[in-house]
Amino acid sequence: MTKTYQKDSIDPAEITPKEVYLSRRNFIRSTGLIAGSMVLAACVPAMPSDSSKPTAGPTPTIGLTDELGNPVTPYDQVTSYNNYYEFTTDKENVKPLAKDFQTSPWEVEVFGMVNKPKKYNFDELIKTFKPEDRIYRMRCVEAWSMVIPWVGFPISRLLEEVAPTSDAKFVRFETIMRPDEMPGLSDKNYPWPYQEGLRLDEAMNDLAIFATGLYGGELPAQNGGGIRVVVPWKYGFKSSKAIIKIELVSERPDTMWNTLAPNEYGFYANVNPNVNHPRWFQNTERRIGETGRRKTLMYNGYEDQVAYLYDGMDLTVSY
Ligand SMILES: Nc1nc2c(c(=O)[nH]1)N[C@H]1C(S)=C(S)[C@@H](COP(=O)(O)O)O[C@H]1N2
Ligand SMILES: [Mo]
Repeated sequence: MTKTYQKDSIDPAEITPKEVYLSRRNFIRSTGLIAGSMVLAACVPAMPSDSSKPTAGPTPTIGLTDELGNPVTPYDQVTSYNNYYEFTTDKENVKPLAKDFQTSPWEVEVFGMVNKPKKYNFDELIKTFKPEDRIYRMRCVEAWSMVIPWVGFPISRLLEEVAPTSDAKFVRFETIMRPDEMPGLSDKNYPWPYQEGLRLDEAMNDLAIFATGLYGGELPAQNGGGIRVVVPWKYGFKSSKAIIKIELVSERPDTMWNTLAPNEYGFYANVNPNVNHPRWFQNTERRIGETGRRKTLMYNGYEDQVAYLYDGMDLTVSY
């Protein structure tokens, strides 16, 4: 029988190769040791998500899956295989290079076409917007993917508080630049700073979040701490790390990847198995921690929640 990995048909036990399953068990055992006194949760992250003082480090993951039944990617892989060009283009080297990057204190400025511009520090964000647990698939345009248990809050919550004016049509996100701490910034081939953007109605969709943590703990520097964007139905590059500016604008903002190579990186960049990237087929993906490939799902499996945003758009050209 062919396995399709379609909605409701996934039995993690069936699709997880034994070695991976065993190493996951080892992972659980070792984090159980590290976590020490932490509560062992059966199917939810072990930490109350509204805590203002997140504990560092992983929490146990027994049985933790996304809504399609995909097991979460082990903590050590989520935090040691990263795209973060401000540090390096070498995914396995981001973590060591980011180890001294200061994620605290952190401040984010919200400005532009808003009635109530405001600067928030990290603690204010947590207190005001009450992060919750969200397990999302993350699909990189390079055709690999992970399942990550984020802690975060909907972007819409923040936008409602700053009250965009009627002229605001897009949101622009800008990543911090600290050349002393981020060696990749010396590569002048890239049009720094890393910038990304969303249409305002996309940003208002409940799936779009600012992540403030993962695995019930803090957000490691290599994953985008202080805070980052997570837009799970789009390719990973839309999910900007370490953002310090949120600007409401009337015109579509320039984004770093789209500026660099518009034929490779669209503004929308919705996950679409039917439209190939010039260098990567997009109909399948490699799930980190698994062998074999999975079928890539339209809108990364979030079609029911987001397809309305693109009614009437030609998805083969507006990638
Ligand atoms: N500032 C910044 N944000 C970024 C990137 C980057 O290089 N710089 N890489 C993007 C890409 S290509 C991906 S796939 C995801 C990876 O997120 P992760 O390392 O937390 O899995 O971050 C995105 N956000
Ligand atoms: Mo990516």
